[in-house]
Amino acid sequence: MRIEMMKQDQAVPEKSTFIGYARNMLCDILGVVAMSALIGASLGVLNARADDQSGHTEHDNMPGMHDMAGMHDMDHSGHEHYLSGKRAYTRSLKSYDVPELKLVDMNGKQVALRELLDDRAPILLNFIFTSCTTICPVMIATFQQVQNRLGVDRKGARLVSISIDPENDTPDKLKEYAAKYQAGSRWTLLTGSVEDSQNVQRAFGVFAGDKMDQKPVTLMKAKGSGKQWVRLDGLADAGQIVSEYDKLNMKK
Ligand SMILES: [Cu+2]
Repeated sequence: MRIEMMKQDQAVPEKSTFIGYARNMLCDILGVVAMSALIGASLGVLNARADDQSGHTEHDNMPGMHDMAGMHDMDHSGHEHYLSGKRAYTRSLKSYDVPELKLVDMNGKQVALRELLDDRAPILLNFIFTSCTTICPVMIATFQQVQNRLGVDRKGARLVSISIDPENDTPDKLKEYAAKYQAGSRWTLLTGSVEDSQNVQRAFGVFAGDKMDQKPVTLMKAKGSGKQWVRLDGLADAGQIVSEYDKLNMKK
């Protein structure tokens, strides 16, 4: 079966239960579909169908994916959106208290999170882990595009990516990852203790318990907006993130 073939060339974490297996497979499929959508978007093919972009994601995979989603309790109401060329996301306004704790950046330097995310600059924030083969590569590549589109002078945006797998994501690994995605001086990747990482995830309402259950979220706030954040649930693409960013920062 095609799904089996897809699995072989992807690193899949060990899971002993069928549910875990199905979940991993679903994530793999989502990753490939999302990646196809990303490739389509970056080529400017806004209406690209997933099945045009890669041999891996022919349309007849899709019923299987939905069947699998039905086997466990994962909410798959948003998945339909990933299949269309233009990505869909849900925008909401949230108030978050940044916890007072220190994380460690990719140079091994301690960083007070509340200070980093304070009101001096507009912030774009996401949560990732470097060994992820599904949504994180898409989110990071998207952040890279956002970084390049914003440049350094677009209201001095600061990009922050926080690891949800701090046990594996050492500062060195983050440094490698940052180099791979050409993170510039305005983009900070952070790790820390498991407890601190989880506290930050909880504070921003993205803690899923298991990194394999991670959902794609992009957070942003304008300069001087205090605790007020804009939250984008879903895999918003770079163009969408930049336009949300501009909307937000034009008002200030
Ligand atoms: Cu991920």
